[in-house]
Amino acid sequence: MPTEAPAPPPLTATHCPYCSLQCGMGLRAASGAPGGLEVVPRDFPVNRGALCGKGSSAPALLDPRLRLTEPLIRSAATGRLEPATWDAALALVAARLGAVGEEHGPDAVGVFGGGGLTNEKAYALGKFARVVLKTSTIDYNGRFCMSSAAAAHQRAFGVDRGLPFPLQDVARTGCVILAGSNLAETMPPAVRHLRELRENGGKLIVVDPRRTRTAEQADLHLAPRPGTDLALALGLLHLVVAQGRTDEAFIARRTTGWEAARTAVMAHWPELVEKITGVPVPQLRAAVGLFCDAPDGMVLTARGAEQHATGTDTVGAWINFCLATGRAGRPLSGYGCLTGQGNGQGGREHGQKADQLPGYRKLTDPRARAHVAGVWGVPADSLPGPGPSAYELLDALGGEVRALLVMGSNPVISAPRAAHIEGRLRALDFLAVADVVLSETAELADVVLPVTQWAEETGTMTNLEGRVLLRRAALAPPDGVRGDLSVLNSLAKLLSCEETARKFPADPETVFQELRRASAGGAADYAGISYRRIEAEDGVFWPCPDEDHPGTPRLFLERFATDDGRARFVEVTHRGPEEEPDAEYPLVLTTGRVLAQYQSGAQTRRVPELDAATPGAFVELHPLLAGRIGVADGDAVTVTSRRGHATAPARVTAAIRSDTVFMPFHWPGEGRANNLTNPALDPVSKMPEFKACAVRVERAGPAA
Ligand SMILES: Nc1nc2c(c(=O)[nH]1)N[C@H]1C(S)=C(S)[C@@H](COP(=O)(O)OP(=O)(O)OC[C@H]3O[C@@H](n4cnc5c(=O)[nH]c(N)nc54)[C@H](O)[C@@H]3O)O[C@H]1N2
Ligand SMILES: Nc1nc2c(c(=O)[nH]1)N[C@H]1C(S)=C(S)[C@@H](COP(=O)(O)OP(=O)(O)OC[C@H]3O[C@@H](n4cnc5c(=O)[nH]c(N)nc54)[C@H](O)[C@@H]3O)O[C@H]1N2
Ligand code: SF4
Ligand SMILES: [Mo]
Repeated sequence: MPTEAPAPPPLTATHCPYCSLQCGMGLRAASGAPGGLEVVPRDFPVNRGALCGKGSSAPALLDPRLRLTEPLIRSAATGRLEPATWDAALALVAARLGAVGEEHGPDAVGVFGGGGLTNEKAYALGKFARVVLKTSTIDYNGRFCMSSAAAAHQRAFGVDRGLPFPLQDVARTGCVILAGSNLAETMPPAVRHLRELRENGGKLIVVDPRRTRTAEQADLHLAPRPGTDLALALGLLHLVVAQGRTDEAFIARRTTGWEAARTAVMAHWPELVEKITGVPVPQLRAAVGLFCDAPDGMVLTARGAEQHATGTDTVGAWINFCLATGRAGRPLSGYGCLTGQGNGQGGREHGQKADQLPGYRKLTDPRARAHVAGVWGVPADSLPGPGPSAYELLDALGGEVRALLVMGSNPVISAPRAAHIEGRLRALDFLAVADVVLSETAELADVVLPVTQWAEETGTMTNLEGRVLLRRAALAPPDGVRGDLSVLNSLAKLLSCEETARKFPADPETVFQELRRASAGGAADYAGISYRRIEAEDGVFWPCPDEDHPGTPRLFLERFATDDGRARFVEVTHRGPEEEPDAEYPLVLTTGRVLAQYQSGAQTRRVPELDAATPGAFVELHPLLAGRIGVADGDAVTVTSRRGHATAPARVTAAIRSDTVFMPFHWPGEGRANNLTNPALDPVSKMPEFKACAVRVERAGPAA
């Protein structure tokens, strides 16, 4: 008789811990595999089974040897972080946060969150700040990410959702302009949608000062000087107008404000735009031709176009371009932002942002305050007002802000002008960090709280499409770690009382049920979304106001989310980056990412195969520049800006403009790119200018 094969271990359908694509994957217990889990491909619409190396190696970091498994307290005797019990660590955090609040007022206690936190955590963290700490001082790393696109979305469309359509739509449109995205390295499985676009006859235009792996796939690559996308977008719209290719019927029926926007565009004639951007006029004309000849089209921006002190206006100009050509509010057309972090979208909807309450409500709106206070069971007038933005908050550490709780960010590496911010963190009276690893920020803490990770806990994430997803726990956490929700529950009890602690349940589904009620009626309405539905439907797109509502994969097809239902043109004109090159600092530095490392690198630098793939920082520079300064490939070079310097090996490549150098920002120490970056802020979004500052580059070491 044939014997039955033993049943395979159960498969948990879940999602990657890293970027906003939130690729679907399956996890199965496998003894001997890194982290004890095998990653199995799973058919999910954004990635259709494909994963990048970060996703496929993600279980490695579950290994207790690579992460924190006990709380740490800085010893008064040795000055070092020493192992401690959870009771002692939590008691100390509560006592110090409480004492600073008593002595200096509630706003002296700050909270810094992250766009990698689940919706449940982001919601609980925002509520904890307002209800328990009663502080207005809360913001998060998403401010450094897509805040300019978010602000421009709100301004033009009345709502902010990264993509107003599912990612698969990209493959069926006629032309895509990808401005400042290197998705072949930052969201590799998404490349298949671009490949299909081109197989279907659609065109791809990539705007990037570097000829990236993404740009290599384009029909047309425009390589502007960093920080000049605003002029570029206005220049393209100028040509659209000059060639009579505006969609007047669409403009009349679906928009307001065109006259003023059109007048502003007229000053941006092609030759001037060539002079500002360095993009030759024939290429500008070619781009307009490709875009307008196609029956439909999309503009997608990412951090290259957005991380500037002009980011909000730059995105506004791209939106104007879409509206004027009628490429918005119709199937297979529109503007979208490729949100970055795993929960970059959900993380900005549920209240860890300085000015915000859950459901993407405004903290200054009396009706929003009354609604959310009702759900929270507190008086509306007890809720603090809006607080400082991320960089302003970090810059105030050791001054007005004397104690900080960090959950889900590593600003020592990722904040602009990082050496200064590191100094501000050191100047605090008290720093507590909840993290899975001893990040560079955790290394500065007075107390470190070791928390559970993605595969050990359940929670929802909202990906770049506005699709709410469920991550299910696939294995038990190691001894010694606790969930972020449990940490907040304990702190609520210690800082307040048992009754307050009940408002902070550690069970994620209970938190989600409350989040649904808190978001009901808001722009990002999750009221109709449940764990059960998410699992049955491959995710649910918000807004989804009730359980019978199908969710909203495509926004704006009938109306925009403004009061009158029309999209608003914005009147924008070109401004350059805050710092222009000069005799002392003749080059432009831009920064970004490599395939194998994620963000501050706190997680991926600890995964052996990723660390081996790209072990350290480098400086990309053009052969002409290298020749001029006498540098060969691999030589150490020092990059200096008005804020500091960084040293790393040169990578000499013709794939970058000769007036520009590029550094990825994933590493600490000498190669920390953020030693150099300019914290000039966008006036609307408060986004720092990560993508353009003036520098000089020299051979490192003693002069020959
Ligand atoms: N491998 C990897 N993937 C990631 C991440 C990661 O850290 N590593 N992080 C995730 C997150 S949070 C984010 S936000 C996304 C970011 O995803 P992307 O925005 O794709 O990443 P970046 O490398 O920051 O920037 C993209 C490109 O912008 C270009 N650029 C620089 N300056 C300018 C400019 O002035 N104009 C234009 N048009 N382009 C410019 C750079 O040359 C770079 O190729 O990636 C997500 N995915
Ligand atoms: N120069 C330059 N600087 C940049 C950028 C750039 O392009 N150029 N990009 C900016 C952008 S877009 C971003 S998004 C930021 C990101 O910058 P960071 O906020 O520093 O990003 P991460 O490295 O993802 O930090 C997340 C931290 O939280 C931990 N963590 C992960 N999951 C959890 C969890 O569930 N709970 C808790 N408590 N901790 C967790 C991780 O181990 C890690 O230490 O960097 C910004 N900085
Ligand atoms: S593309 Fe993003 S979500 Fe997909 S596997 Fe890679 S890091 Fe994970
Ligand atoms: Mo990001």
